[in-house]
Amino acid sequence: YILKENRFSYEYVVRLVRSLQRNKDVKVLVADDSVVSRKFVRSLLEQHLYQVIEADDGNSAWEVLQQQPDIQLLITDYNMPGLDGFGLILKVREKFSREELAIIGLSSDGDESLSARFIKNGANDFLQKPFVHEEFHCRVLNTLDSLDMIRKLWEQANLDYLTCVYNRRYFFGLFEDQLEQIKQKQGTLSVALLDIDFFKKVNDTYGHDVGDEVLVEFASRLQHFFGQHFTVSRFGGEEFTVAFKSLKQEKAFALMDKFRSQLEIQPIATSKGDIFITVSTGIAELSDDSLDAVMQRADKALYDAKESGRNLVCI
Ligand code: GH3
Ligand code: MG
Ligand code: MG
Ligand code: MG
Repeated sequence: YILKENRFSYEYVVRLVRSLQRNKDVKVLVADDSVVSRKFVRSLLEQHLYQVIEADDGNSAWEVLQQQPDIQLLITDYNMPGLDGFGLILKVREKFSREELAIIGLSSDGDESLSARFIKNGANDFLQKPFVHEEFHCRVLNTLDSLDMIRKLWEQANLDYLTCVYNRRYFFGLFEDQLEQIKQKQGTLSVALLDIDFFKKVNDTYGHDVGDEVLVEFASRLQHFFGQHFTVSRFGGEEFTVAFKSLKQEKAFALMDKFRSQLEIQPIATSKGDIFITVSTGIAELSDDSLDAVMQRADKALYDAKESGRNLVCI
């Protein structure tokens, strides 16, 4: 198939082959009221192994997107009954950012201002119908490659490289906008600062690699225990945070103490055998101050936990 497309560079072939491996997991929604046009776009997408979902107007496309938020690309026609292409993408962009969902507009309307209007309304790209097959493939490839790149950059900026939980930057960024809202709405926020006890001894006894294994498993347990409702981050080294939005510190304490007591009795399996670890935790709550102030109080509580013998949670 690739050889049939006769104008290509080596770089394009590499990108295309790489995309063919990924595309089977990429869902594309095609919104068009014309059956012929929809089937045609579907056949082109299927040549490149994408999973295709069809919608015959703007409203049904919107419904599909609600039900399947893992759709990565929306290809939408302009003229459709009910909700047209512009209406659809305006609505879509209120909920899905460019990092989550890419949009390509299509139209057979001769109006030359359409492409700019599509892009200004939130589309990533636009194609005039009828189009050449190769152009369609190139545009889709460019759009999805950009989406991949944005996601990779986002992950590199916000996730911890070793443990894959959120990093410190994400943790502080999370509440930059939300802190004022939480205060205005008289909401609450509690933060736990965890520090593994005598972690240096793990490194000294078993080696740094095993220390890393322990950190990975510890983070995974934290994520498993808290991650569904709360935000787990690696603060640095062997220190982690859990942000409990809308939770008073007494509630956070109860959850954290349960985690602490489970950790104590469930050894961590490593390449050098099972290792028992414990953790000390300080918890603090937002009052009329800053996240830095909350962290200082959590740090003070953590210090108390260490001073009082470790393997403790303190407020
Ligand atoms: P305490 O109970 O007082 O917290 O004692 P501790 O030994 O845990 O505390 P300390 O701060 O003295 O040591 C932390 C150690 O964590 C030292 C450092 O080498 C290790 N560490 C930090 N980051 C990493 C990492 O990414 N991997 C590994 N393997 N070790 C790390
Ligand atoms: Mg139409
Ligand atoms: Mg420490
Ligand atoms: Mg420590």
